[in-house]
Amino acid sequence: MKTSRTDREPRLPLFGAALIGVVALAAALAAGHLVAGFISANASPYLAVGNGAIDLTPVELKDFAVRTFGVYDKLVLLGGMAVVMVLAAALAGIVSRRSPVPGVVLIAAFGLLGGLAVSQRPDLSGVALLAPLASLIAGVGVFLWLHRLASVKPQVEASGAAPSRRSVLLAGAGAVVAAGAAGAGGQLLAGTRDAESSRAAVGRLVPAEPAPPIPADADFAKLGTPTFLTSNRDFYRVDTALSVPQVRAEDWSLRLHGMVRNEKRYTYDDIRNRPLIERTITMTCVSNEVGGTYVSTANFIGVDLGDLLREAEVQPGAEQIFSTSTDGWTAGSPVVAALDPERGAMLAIGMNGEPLPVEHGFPARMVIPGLYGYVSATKWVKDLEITTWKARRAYWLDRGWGEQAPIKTQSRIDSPKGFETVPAGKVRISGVAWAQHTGVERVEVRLGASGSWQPATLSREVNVDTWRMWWTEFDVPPGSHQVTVRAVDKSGYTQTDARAGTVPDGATGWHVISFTAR
Ligand SMILES: Nc1nc2c(c(=O)[nH]1)N[C@H]1C(S)=C(S)[C@@H](COP(=O)(O)O)O[C@H]1N2
Ligand SMILES: [Mo]
Repeated sequence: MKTSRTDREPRLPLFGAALIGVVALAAALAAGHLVAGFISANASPYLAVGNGAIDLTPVELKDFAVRTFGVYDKLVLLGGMAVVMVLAAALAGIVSRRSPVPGVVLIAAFGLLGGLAVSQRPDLSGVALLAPLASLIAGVGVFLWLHRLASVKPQVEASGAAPSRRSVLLAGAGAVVAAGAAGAGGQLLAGTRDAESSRAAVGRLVPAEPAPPIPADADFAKLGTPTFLTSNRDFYRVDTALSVPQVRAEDWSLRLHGMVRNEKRYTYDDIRNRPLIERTITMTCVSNEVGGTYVSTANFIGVDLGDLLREAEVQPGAEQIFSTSTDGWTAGSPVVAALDPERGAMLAIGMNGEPLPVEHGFPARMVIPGLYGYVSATKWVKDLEITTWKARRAYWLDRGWGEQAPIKTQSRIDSPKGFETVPAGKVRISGVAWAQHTGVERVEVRLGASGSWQPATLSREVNVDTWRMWWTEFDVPPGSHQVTVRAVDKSGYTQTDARAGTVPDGATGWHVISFTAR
């Protein structure tokens, strides 16, 4: 029995075989990352597969991920992918204990998947395929090499003419170190080509027409509300980009075309050298749950979007501004909203005095007051096509979201926090309400499920496109309590208590929190 076995190809030990698969995977990912560093971070097969997964994910799952993991949803995705890949690579090794063929086939399939994902990206050219190709070559190469070293027949090894188990381990370790260096190199290279240096070179943006200063009584931050303006660092962020698009101002331009008499193309300097305006606007995401945090306010600096459309001379019958970002995301906004001088739609290049942060759309984005971000706020925008609703369908429309999405009147309790314990007696309740482009008229608060509604004190209104802070006080005996808020807007509409989810056009319902008085 024993002799017949040594005649055949020996079987690699289970753990060693799995390890060979994993080392080959590391080599593949690192090689892809290094080559991507020369082209674009998004060419990295790992990121491309992740981005592809995001685009293919059903809405319900995406919604669940955002709800459950918040801003960490993408980290969870990348982590989950890593676990699956390591397991698959170990499996590729294990099924190849005798012959390397099954493992090579599996690794090659991985490589092709990476290639497919990269080829689907609208922001990458054909050159980007070099990154998954490098992955494929490195993965298969390292796998075959380590497999050969490890499967040398025992009797040959005994003669001392062939590598020992030690040298296989050394080779594996060498491959891991090389992979680490290559991966880090790719990361460094991508860093030097990124947008941050270009952004730094722009410097501060000074509007010719600054927004009116924010009065001191525009918020009750000392009573637990948010500050009126959200710092760029704290501004909520929502997008489908796994790695933030890196667009340098000098490489950027915006094409305005479609149903217009004069097609236009603007460079960054074209926009920057126009008289810049500044507007204070509260943005909100349609994915914001009742009580959620996807709402923030900034001073946006840029030009009026309607002015650009008027220069291009929009033709009759045009309905939709179909905007596209450098990473291929699209949004559809009503032409009438952009043309309405009262609306204040913008092509923004700055935020709170600075050029747009890279993750908020540098070099340029759209902002239209009163509309949820997915139909109005394209970041890294590079193309505006004037068209009809029928001719073009934007990214989220095919994923269950509505075509028209004005922001719904909402209010939120910020203090006390849910389940907080506070001293019994006078308890101050405070928070924020918004009804962009209509204005908040009144905020009412009640203690208990059937208490009477009590009007809250409102902060000074900055403009109808921004949020308003509120506070009030109740005499609260010891025990557990719940408190509810609702807003009334300037159209006379009282925020409905009917609970609706975020899909298809924004959540409704009253924000209720529980707290304990002691
Ligand atoms: N390119 C691009 N622009 C985008 C998105 C996106 O996924 N990609 N998301 C939109 C959505 S849903 C919202 S709510 C706003 C959020 O902008 P912020 O991240 O600056 O807050 O950006 C919009 N612009
Ligand atoms: Mo959004």
